[in-house]
Amino acid sequence: MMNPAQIEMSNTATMEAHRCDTEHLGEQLQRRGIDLNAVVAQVAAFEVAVPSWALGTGGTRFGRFPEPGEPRDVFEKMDDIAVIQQLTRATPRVSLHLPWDEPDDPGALRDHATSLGLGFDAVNSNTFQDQTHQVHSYKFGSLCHTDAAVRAQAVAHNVHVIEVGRALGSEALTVWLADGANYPGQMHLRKSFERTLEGLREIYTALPESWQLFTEHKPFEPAFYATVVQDWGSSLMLAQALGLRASCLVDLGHHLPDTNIELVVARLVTAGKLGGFHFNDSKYGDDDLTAGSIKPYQLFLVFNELVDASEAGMLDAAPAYMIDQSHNLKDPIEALLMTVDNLRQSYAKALLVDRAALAHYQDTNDVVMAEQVLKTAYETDVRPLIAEARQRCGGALNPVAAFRASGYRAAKATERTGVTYAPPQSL
Ligand SMILES: [Mn+2]
Repeated sequence: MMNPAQIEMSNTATMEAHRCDTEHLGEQLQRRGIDLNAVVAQVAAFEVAVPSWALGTGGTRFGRFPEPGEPRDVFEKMDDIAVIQQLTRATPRVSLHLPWDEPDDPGALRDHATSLGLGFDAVNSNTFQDQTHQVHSYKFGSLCHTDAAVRAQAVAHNVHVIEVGRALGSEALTVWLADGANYPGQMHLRKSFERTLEGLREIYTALPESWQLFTEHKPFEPAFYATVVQDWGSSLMLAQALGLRASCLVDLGHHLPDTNIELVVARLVTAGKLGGFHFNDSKYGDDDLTAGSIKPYQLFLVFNELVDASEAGMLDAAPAYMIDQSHNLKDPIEALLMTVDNLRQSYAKALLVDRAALAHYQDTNDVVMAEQVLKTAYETDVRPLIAEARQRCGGALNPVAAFRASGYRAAKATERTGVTYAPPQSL
């Protein structure tokens, strides 16, 4: 982990400028009837899980360009996540992927995490790749497969993931299915969905009482003609059929360009089935870029729906927030620091929306003023507020600057020698 003195030193360097900026923002907000400290407290309470697969350099089928100092195993990934937590105070949990980051000894991994102040969020199963020890192939699907033996193997893997998750202290399972077809006629569209539901029912039965199960939709890739859980409607059907502890995960990158994702969020809220998020951003497909890097206004509008739903008492439990990104070019730690910052900024801006005014303008069909209410919130520079939230919890005013000044990566480059692990592509 980083030496806390390094964070303090970095904070001291910019403290005076930060104080001025925060004071100025506080005055601005006061004129709008908003108490800065109340928003800081809400932002400070925002947490998001870091995925175990995001700490190594990502790649595409064209290649991978790893940098020195990346983690070699799941224990070293935990160390990196602990640094992100030190700097942001927003990432106390890890979302583990099996088998990519399967620990030989879950108890030892849990102890290591605990020693770093970390816990475990949803565990992720993988039935979209064949593993060496595997008897049956997932080439033509897993839970949707025509062969009952393949389906049984996929169910057994998910049950195993639940067992590992229990040992780690996790309380949710995310099932993302790559099942689908590349050509018309290849797969019976209705029956493949029904078989998938049947398999999910078996997995749901194995779920401990306190656990949640998340289904995740995706319109294409790796299947290019039809995916079994193509859209939020299919995901909702599965979650509704399974029961109370099943809900839908919205991966921001799992939508066709121009899809109105905030509307998807609103519908899932109404259905009482919004389970959580996989945050990332995309220009074209499942690009897995830094959340808020391409379409920051969309990210704000998503959080706007969440804040609206929360204030209306429509969310029984806080949705599970997770990051799902692939860092092909950026230093993964720096990319994740940026991500957490972008998420908190979007959340803070959503908290600044004057909801009474918005409701009034909506009721009176004043299109211009309604949009302006959103724009006023969105265009507020909330960066001092985010920095203040971090600082109050012991984090860094400027996480990326503090991280760079610490020399952490360079130190790891000399320490982490030898074989680099084979990184996965992203979920
Ligand atoms: Mn995902």
